[in-house]
Amino acid sequence: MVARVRQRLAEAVAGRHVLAIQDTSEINYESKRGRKRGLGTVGNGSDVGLFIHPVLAIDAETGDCLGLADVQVWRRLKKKAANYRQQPIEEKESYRWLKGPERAKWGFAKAAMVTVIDDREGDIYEKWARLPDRRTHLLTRACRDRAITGGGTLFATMAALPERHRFTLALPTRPGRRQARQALLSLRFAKLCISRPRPCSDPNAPAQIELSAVDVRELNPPAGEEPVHWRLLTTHDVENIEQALTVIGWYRQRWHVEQLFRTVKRQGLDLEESVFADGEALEKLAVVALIAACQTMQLVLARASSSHSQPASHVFDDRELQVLAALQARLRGRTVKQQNPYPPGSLAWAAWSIARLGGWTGYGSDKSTGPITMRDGLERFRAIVQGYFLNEDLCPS
Ligand SMILES: [Mn+2]
Repeated sequence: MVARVRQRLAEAVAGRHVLAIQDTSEINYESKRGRKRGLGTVGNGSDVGLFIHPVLAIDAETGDCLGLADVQVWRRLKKKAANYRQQPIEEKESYRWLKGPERAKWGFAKAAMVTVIDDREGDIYEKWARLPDRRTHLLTRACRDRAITGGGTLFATMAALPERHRFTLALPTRPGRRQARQALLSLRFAKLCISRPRPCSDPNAPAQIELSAVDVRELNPPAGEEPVHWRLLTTHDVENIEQALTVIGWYRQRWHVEQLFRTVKRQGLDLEESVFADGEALEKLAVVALIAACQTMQLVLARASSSHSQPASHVFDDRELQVLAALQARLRGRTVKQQNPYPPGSLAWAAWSIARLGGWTGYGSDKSTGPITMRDGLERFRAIVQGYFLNEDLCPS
């Protein structure tokens, strides 16, 4: 299953600039603790569960979701060693931030360019040292107030840069954390060199690495709201305002991986409600659920997209497309409004069909083409595909 997904992605990324967005999330089984065995502890140190760490591929120009490039799943079975800081990065859990994109690289062989994007946890010196290559760039939110070459520290240096531009950005609501608002932001950027930190476990890492720093700070946030402040570091050149705004736009695509986590949990696949008991089985299920959640998300996005340029082959293989085409006559409703309006073979065309299988009426006024409908539609579609080919086995033409 993973191999098929990888194969499809390798074709989908051809010639594109791909944003490889990675993040970690915990799958918490504490409420079902009594019925589970072989799980590890999660973030709070006492609940049982496991961790997932996907790398998601997004087209930098169109925002299309191209698929999953890598998945790591693990259980935290031991406590941090006393000498944790001295351990080589390969021994640490944080190695996942290097391993994911490194493993994803072969799948990106045909991409024109790759930008690996992560949040503060991904700000690791060994990653800056090892991952970039001719085609691979990094873009991370700075976590550590590092020493920079020539004296001084990163945060103070960024804050002291001259303001280059002001712009407004529509910030979406974050349930429980902030209301949607128009934010006025101040932009600063410069090239600088970060120095190898003393605890760096890799003696072969260069003594300094040149990066572009982009500082985005909200002016006049509403009373009681925390101002937006992003300190971004990237291997991309940022020499003018336009380049800085482009980098910020790429960083904001990180919402896709948050959406993937929502889809794998409560807003879709309900992974935390699984009745499987065994830790190893739950790990395997997490991989399958991530793949299904990604496909679900691709379909939801394709319905919402305005371009409809993404082909259905980014999600479905030839056999599945054959079945989708054969299903069209049955999915069509009686009224003009219930016809599939999209070009056959486009992902929007496939998403229209899967939503119909998931119980959507086909009317624009019926807005129920979200993750739950797509999940139900996909499940039904897989069963139909199996039946279709079973029939072919039984009655060869
Ligand atoms: Mn994170």
